[in-house]
Amino acid sequence: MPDLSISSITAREVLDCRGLPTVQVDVIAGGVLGRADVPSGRSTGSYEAHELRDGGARFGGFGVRTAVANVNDRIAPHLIGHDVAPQRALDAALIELDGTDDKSALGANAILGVSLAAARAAAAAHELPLYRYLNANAHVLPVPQVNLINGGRHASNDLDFQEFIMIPSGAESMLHALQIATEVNLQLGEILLDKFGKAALNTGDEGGYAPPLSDPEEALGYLHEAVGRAGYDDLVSYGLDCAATHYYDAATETYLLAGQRHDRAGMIELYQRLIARFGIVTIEDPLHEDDFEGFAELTAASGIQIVGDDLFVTNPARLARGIEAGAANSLLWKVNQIGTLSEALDAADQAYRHDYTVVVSERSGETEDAIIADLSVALNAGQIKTGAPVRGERTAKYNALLLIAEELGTAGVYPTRTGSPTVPVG
Ligand code: 2PG
Ligand code: MG
Repeated sequence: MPDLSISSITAREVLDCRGLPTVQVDVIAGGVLGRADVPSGRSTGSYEAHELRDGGARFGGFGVRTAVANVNDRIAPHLIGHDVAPQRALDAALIELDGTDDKSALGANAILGVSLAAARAAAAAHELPLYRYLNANAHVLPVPQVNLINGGRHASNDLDFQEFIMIPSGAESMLHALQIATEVNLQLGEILLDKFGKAALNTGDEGGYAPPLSDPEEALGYLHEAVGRAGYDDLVSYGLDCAATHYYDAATETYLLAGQRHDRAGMIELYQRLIARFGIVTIEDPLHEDDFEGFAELTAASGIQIVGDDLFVTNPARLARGIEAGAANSLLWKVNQIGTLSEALDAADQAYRHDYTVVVSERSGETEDAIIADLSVALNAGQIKTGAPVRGERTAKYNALLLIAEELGTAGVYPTRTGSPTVPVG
């Protein structure tokens, strides 16, 4: 057994892909370093754990000096001398030290940085890749949900749906999946250029195009056309992240979509039409974050994968409520929504036990840290959402997956249409 005792914990501010500060933590245990960066969302759910920001003028209020100080001055003295593993014990100590339900005393960003860096240090002390340290049976590479058109809070256009996704579910390998995604993206660029001119090639927060459109059906049409032109109709299916909380008006209980108001029934009707027309196989957050009943209705009526993001916020208690109600059949899995690795792993276990799929996800505010690549393989989730394969903070994850695929060799499985019960296919 390697020496796992923590000798130092240090945090600092670094910048995320939006140029905003985030927390980076170093944990040294048994003489080896584990380092992790904390990601940050923009279309966040109200029930997420609390991300501590400094406010004031510095960095436009987005500074994380207080969270950094909480790691250096409060968490470090408390944990130095403790073992970095088991992860559950370490995370329990962090949760207890914080003492609040939403991790607002120390900040979920402070806590998560320590939790993830500790996992990395423990894996390094065991001389194992993180995915292997977390799961001796890790072997499934994730099919990417590739977000090629951005809208909602991720783009400065009039599309209300946040993400228009193509899924290379029929690819033969991770690299083949990325080849397909890139060839489709090149075609999409040509189509948008022809149609709208150069300005349509500006991109949103996750690297997908942000064309000047408001009609979601039109956006799906261009994506579909691009797939056809690239010659991949047989290997690709489609998905959406509607992030509907962000265009829901609670006062009138309606959704304001492309200038028109729809009630829940109207939205469900619209989704059913889009599913039938485009062969959509997965929809995330089709309704607002408190509408468990509406999620249940659409899940039963559509028969496709319905994913809860703002609905569940990777929180075992909210997921339990969803399972009880039959709301959604898939968990979007983001570690920073709950704030410790152990709690997020618990949410994934609970999802699997109830036949919910798990989609491991990035945040719109990412760094070069590719930890979710390891975590997606550790969970054998079979699905990942990490943006368009065009910018460093997104390609970092894809490239890490290519390396993992190489490491796994013939033991690795890229799920295909015939091979996986965990991936939705058209
Ligand atoms: C989402 C995410 C990531 P954000 O809604 O699924 O794509 O966006 O990180 O802004 O919440
Ligand atoms: Mg989402």
